[in-house]
Amino acid sequence: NNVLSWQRTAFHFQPEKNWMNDPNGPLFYKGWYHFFYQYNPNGAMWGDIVWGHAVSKDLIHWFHLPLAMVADRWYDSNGVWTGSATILPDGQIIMLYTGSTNESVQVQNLAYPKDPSDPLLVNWVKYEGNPVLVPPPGIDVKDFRDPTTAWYTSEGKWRMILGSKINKTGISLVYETEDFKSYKQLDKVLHGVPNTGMWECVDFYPVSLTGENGLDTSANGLGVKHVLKTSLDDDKNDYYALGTYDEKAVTWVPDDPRIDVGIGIRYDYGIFYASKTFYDPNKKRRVLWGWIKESDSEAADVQKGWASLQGVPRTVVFDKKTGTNLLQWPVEEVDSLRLSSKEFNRVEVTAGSVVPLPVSMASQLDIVAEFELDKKDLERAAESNIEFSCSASSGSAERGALGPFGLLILADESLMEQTPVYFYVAKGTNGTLRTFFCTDQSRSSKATDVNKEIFGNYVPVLEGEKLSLRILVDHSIVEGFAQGGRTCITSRVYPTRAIYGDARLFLFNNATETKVTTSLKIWEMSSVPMKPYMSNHL
Ligand code: DQQ
Repeated sequence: NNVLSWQRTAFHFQPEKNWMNDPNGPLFYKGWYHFFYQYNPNGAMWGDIVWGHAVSKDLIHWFHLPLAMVADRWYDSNGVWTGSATILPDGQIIMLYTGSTNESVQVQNLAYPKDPSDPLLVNWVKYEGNPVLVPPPGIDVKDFRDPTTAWYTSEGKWRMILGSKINKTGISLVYETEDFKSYKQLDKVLHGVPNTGMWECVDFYPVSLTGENGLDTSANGLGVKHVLKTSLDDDKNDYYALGTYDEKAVTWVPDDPRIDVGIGIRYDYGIFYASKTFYDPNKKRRVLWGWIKESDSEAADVQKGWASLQGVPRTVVFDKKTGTNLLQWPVEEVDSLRLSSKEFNRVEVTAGSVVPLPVSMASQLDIVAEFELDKKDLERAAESNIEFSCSASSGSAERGALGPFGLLILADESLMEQTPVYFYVAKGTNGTLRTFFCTDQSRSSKATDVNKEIFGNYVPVLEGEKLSLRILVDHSIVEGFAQGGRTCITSRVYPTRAIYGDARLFLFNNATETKVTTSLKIWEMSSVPMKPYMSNHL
């Protein structure tokens, strides 16, 4: 057994070995969730990309299937790259993906299941007329990739976008089709933003302004807003914005141009890239998958024989309370992994103190916590830097009047290693409070070849709301969701001491002028066995 094997997760999606990146073509079919992913069958670094495939009944327990598509044609011999699924009204599955050709030109290809009666969709056929799309004039042959799920227009055609750039402006090209074999490029781009660079893995979907459920990708009309998401190749982060889609004009206009896509809100302020949503008709929800890469060295990846995880799938809905953002939350099936729990009620954590929380398996946890600051402390507290930024700060060691306070995740007994996940409240001259949500990786590991950034951003907190937090801990990944999922932070951490039974959990309050009252519920999480597919599981 590898010395680094403790970094494997207990309940996150990962293949048995080798490199994985983007989620591809997620869909629900005949009772099964399908997950495809960018995969290198030959090693723990990017290259030789093909499509891995797994199926699940609950998005948690996966059966690993044979590769769905390999690089066996001139139009994808340099890589079977990212793509998306569209399910037609009659149940037919259309898979569109980018192929990198034998000459490294990016083209779009069509594939479909060989046997639609097979719920596992084991075998895939590539259309004989591939490629169905080649880079149009004016677009660089290496800037033309990652088709989205298509949506239906009122005129009975399908539309799809894909990412590109012109000079430094990131854009999404729009195509219309009736049969997914021949396409017409529409004159206009759906949207573009100067200085954002190449748009990878664009995603486009409606959210309901009033309902609780997710919407099918083709839903449109009153009570609907559209989310546009892009993965920025230049800074390797996923940005989204809410806006209005005009079918006739073929445009999408952001609600607030100051937080347009690519320059405003991120799905996650830690590590989270090349994400993709799908509509799950089974539970009437929209589910988001995101690739969580390693932040250790390539040498370490090669040594352990694998690289990357997928984040826990998240449901996404419009935040009706703020009206300015989405809410992301681990799919409810995650709750089924909860084992024994411990509750701590109204624990008072005084300024400058650390309180141990006795849990026996602190490397596999689901934590729900609520924090209250004293009203009087808030009023009395000294003014502070309301323009605070997690990433520019010196992390959880930087003391302010009203923060930081939160939890020390994956800490060892001596606190030599610790990953603080915390709030920092800042108070402006007119008494305005602004809350930040951060994760500090600077002391996560004694190892020197790992990322030690401090992550985080502003989190909207409305009048009368307590500060709330959910954290999933799984050996080498920590996923934090603040205020019901308004701001999220995922980090990969590589402790050398705080592993398995030696990992501990603490509450901390490093503010100078406030006491924090905290209530928590903490579950130890069970491990999901890694399974190849066997027919007796059907
Ligand atoms: N990964 C794929 C591309 C995509 C990129 C290649 C994003 O299709 O643009 O592995 O991570």
